[in-house]
Amino acid sequence: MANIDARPGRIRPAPENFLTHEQIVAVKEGRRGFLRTAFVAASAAMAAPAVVQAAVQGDPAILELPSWSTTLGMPVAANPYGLPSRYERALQRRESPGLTRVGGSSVSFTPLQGLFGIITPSGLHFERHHQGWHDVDPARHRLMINGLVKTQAVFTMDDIMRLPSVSRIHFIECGANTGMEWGNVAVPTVQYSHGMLSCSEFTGVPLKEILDMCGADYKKGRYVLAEGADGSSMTRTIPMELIESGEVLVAYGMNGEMLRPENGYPLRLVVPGVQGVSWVKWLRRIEVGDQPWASKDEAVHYIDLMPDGQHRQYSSIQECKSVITTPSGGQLLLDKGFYNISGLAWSGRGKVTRVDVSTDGGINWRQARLETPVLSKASTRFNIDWVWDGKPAILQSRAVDDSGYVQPGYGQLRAARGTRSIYHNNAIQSWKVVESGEVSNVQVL
Ligand SMILES: Nc1nc2c(c(=O)[nH]1)N[C@H]1C(S)=C(S)[C@@H](COP(=O)(O)O)O[C@H]1N2
Ligand SMILES: [Mo]
Repeated sequence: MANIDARPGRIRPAPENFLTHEQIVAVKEGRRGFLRTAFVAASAAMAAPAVVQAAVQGDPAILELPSWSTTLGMPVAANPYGLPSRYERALQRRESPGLTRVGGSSVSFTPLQGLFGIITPSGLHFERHHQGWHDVDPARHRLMINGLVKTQAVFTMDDIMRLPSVSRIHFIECGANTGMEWGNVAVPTVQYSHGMLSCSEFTGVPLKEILDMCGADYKKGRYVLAEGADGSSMTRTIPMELIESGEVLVAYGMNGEMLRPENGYPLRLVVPGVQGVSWVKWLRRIEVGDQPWASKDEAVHYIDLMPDGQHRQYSSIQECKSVITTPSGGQLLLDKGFYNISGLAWSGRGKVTRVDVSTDGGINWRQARLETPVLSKASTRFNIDWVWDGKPAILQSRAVDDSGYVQPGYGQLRAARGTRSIYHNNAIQSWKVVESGEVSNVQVL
């Protein structure tokens, strides 16, 4: 727990974590079903511990009439743009201290431990900027199409938003997600180990439609270059097959509204299944060409150092991966008894077909329930029942996708890829539970 204590307040407390030590003792001494006592205690935790004691004995809280039952509430539009409850303030995207020298070239991580279902709330979508973010004026933003096309063109946002649109749910994962864990355990919580993952509904125009309008030469033009309008000169090569599949979108919408500025407002590329760096934000130019560009972000960065010292280039697809989001590192199990183990699984190749969960470090596995919807190249929620007997346990999940690919363990991954890489770590994650109920990050080979 030492490294967790070094980051005070950086873990979203599970509901039970709102309790004081005395309250935990009171709950444990109540000797009732864990779920019931934890729920009552958590809702009473803002009041005095005495109330908790009483609640444990006979639930008198239900007889109280709090102010919200006896007075007029707030008027409509008191929050013209709705905000989360003040009781949920601890749920925030957070920067990893010391990861980079300046915040303009850094990451903020999604708090996966506190989220439900598959959609990431837009305000908690992770951020990765190479040169900071701007709130770009949509009236001044343009998208240029050039290169191997009959008619070069410049589109305004109005031009793009008049075109027929589609909406699709997809995950985006930075290629460097879990990148700090290559050699050894490095971070305490799932927010920092896996929080460069988000999943949203994106709305926009298939890039294929726009290239068709411009008369792209699909015979010679087997690649496109996507360029962003920020100061990072972010340019990435995308193979034309991906665009011809119709999946790549020039997107302006996210979760039913315009993109947030941090996520590329007013226009970004959506490249389902491919690592985040290719999802170029503040998209301002698409060039059609006949070979990969080998730009700085594909020749120097975003390459994989292999065990033989060679670099692997253009390894863009995010392979099948999963993680248990609760219970997870930094959380505390209050008592033995029933828990719902819950997590996310995803694959850049297609749909997740199966997730198995182990509670004994990979000796025995049970098949988890996949919750609907199960979509291609989208996060999939899984759940499985677990009764904790109070003894040490190691929780793991292992996902399989519809290409038949099975998520590897750390031993397998390191045998193929070594330990000095940054990108594309999709190994099985292990969370260790000890008798006190503390959960921490460990690695199992
Ligand atoms: N123009 C531009 N696009 C960019 C970046 C950037 O710095 N500038 N960062 C990339 C990287 S590395 C990732 S992981 C994703 C992150 O998208 P998000 O900030 O919406 O989560 O955007 C990509 N697109
Ligand atoms: Mo990234």
